[in-house]
Amino acid sequence: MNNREIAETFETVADMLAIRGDQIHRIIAYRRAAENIRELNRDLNAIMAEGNLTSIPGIGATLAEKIEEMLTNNRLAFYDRLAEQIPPKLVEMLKVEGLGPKRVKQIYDSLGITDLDQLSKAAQEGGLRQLPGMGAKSEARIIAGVEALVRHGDSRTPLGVAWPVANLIVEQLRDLAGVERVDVAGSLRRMRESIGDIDILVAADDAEPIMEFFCAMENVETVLGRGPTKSSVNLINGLQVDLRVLPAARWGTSLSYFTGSKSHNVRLRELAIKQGLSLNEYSFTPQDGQADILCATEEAVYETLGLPYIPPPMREDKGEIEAALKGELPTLVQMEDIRSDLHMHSTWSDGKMTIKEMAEAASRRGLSHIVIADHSASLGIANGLTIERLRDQAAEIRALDREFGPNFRILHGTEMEIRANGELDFPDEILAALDFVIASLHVGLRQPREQIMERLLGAVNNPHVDMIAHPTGRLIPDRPGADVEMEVLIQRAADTGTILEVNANPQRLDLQAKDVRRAIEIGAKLAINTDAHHADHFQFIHFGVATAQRGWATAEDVVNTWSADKLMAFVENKS
Ligand code: DGT
Ligand code: CA
Ligand code: CA
Ligand code: ZN
Repeated sequence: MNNREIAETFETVADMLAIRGDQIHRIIAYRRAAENIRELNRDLNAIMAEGNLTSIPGIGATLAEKIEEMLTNNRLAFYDRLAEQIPPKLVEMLKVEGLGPKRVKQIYDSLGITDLDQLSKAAQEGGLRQLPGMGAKSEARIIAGVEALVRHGDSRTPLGVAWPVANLIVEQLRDLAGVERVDVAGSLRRMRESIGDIDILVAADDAEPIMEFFCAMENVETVLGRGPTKSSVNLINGLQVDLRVLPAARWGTSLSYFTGSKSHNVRLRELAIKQGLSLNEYSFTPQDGQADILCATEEAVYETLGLPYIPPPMREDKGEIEAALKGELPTLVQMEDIRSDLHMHSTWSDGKMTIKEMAEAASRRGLSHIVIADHSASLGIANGLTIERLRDQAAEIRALDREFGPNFRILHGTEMEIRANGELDFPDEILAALDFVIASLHVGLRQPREQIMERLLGAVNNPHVDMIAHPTGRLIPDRPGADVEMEVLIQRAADTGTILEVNANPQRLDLQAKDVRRAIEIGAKLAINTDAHHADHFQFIHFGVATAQRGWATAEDVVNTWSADKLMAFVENKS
């Protein structure tokens, strides 16, 4: 176990003791120990080797013994015994606003509830009010508390925040002498929409100067641990970064291990065992005593297992191993496949750049066509276009399109409001004159499911509506989005030939990966768009591509890989 895991264990023990009703000073001792271990700037192993564990503030003989036990056995017998009385999951309940240890104990003792799911279910069914001191009001508070916790209670960081931070570090490390390779690993390499901590791997023979640099970076707040091959820091923005340095000859095994996911790794190890190999972060070890097999590339790792290379966004043990074994892995859509961006704004509504500036930037990025899709009138807050202004805009776009010549096309679209009452902002004859019609929800997102679905399906069923943008309207991490019955929306979109957007803005990522996967299974077409309000936003496209990849999308599933002619033919066919 490492410093963090030991600190976490002590923290959990403190919470479990609190729930059990132990003396407060004992609870505080474990909390303080956890805190001091978090603040350590050295690896506990090294301190133990020197026999100095009790020199750590707050660590006496008893706790030192427990640390030693965890470092050597990877477990704590005291924790295991405690867990028999107090299920560790109960600790999660303490994070619910308004729930203290006494209440959690009472709920567990009298109702046998051990986790948040059961808790919120019991509260919804009115099962908590029977307890002394509880009522309908406290149930409602608990329901709201669990919801808030699920939404943003765990301290995960949105992908869009973690990504630039990690890349800045990667670039700096790349410039250091002796560095052969640098890559992010973990959930960030898999491009999950939220990140627990940033994992970075470096291949180099001499780790020391790299650790030195890493721990002294100017955005480091605390060094959580510094060892010969691994260091962890907390950045001033609260993000934790784990850095591991390893020899290039082991790059493949380590990158594969630390990219995860944990459940994907478990499957890889099972496959290895079937071949008489044990697999860890360093190498394959033949169980018959032969020499270790080192893998310098991930391809070699998968090859050793008899598998084709599995791209990181798919590594979630959601069927990718089975597909790989059968030779049925999809060829995922790639950044290079993307030829267009079908959703962007200009100064005509709430964009920050003119149509010409957006077009120039898009053309420089190598796109072959774009759709200008400014907001429609009822979104007054975004300076939405009236029919009159839409007509004026058409003239400007036609002129600019000629100016840019045949190799770059500017198509005229709209991002039309689906009003709260389900009406569309523009009449059909206006829509018919546009190249590409996007419909989307920005208001009334909290309506009940039936109303939301009526509005969405109304738009999908309109033969002029070509795409639904950011279908749920969620904003990460705070706005959960409308209560969309995704299965029905996807089915109707597939039936009518209405494109569903994967909005690439990292605050949206909407559709999300699981819905992308379902859309592809059902046969709906997808578009990956940036919804750019400034040319700087074009770079968001890779978040959208990654989300599509996490949903197993191929180039053929994504209309942005098509030529403008193919796209126009597709949308004209809609009826
Ligand atoms: P996160 O940080 O919560 O967003 O998720 P990850 O996937 O980045 O997880 P993290 O940072 O705890 O560990 C990075 C990778 O290292 C993880 O994806 C797989 C590997 N790993 C870490 N601990 C274990 C473990 O106990 N077992 C296995 N099989 N793999 C592990
Ligand atoms: Ca991580
Ligand atoms: Ca980590
Ligand atoms: Zn938009």
